[in-house]
Amino acid sequence: ANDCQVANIQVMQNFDKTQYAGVWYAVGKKDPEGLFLLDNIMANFTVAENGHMTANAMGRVKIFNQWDLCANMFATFTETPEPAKFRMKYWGAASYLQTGNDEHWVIDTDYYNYAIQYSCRLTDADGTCADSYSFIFSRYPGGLRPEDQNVVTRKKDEICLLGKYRRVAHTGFCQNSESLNLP
Ligand code: AZE
Repeated sequence: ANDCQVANIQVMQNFDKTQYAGVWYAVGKKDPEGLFLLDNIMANFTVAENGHMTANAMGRVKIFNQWDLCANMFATFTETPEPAKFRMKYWGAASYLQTGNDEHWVIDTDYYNYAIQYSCRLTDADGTCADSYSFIFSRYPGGLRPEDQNVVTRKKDEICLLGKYRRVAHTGFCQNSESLNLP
């Protein structure tokens, strides 16, 4: 049975960040509390020669309740004893964007098609997660291949987020971005 304890969540075994590098499109997401990326979310992970992983990410956000813009974000990753569990420090290209320090766990990936990312921001007193976000990443903006859907559904269930995801649209909003799009 699934006890939904954050400490018992299984992550990708023998995770290889070099193969994880490159562009991922978010095709599904489960939101945390508060402001979050809305849609047109993509991330580009890079592994430097010294092994350090960094990422650029983009996505549409609404700030001050009315400004619709493409957030240009950066992140650096700190490794932990578990290769698929990182700490992610992130910030925006502009000061009105979000900064933070989140967990970045890779739950599962085949490196070529799909990846499931998970972050618990707040663990409850009972050991379950009180505030989490998660992305379903695909190497293709159009979505997952049908043959990857079953494993992704199984993993969503394992991390206790089945039924909590929403599809992430890719409309080209961030295509020629750092642009501010006024209402
Ligand atoms: C992630 C991929 C790796 C790099 C980064 C990611 C997360 C970014 C955010 C950004 C939020 C911005 C907001 C701005 C107003 C996991 C997609 C940086 C959570 C809410």
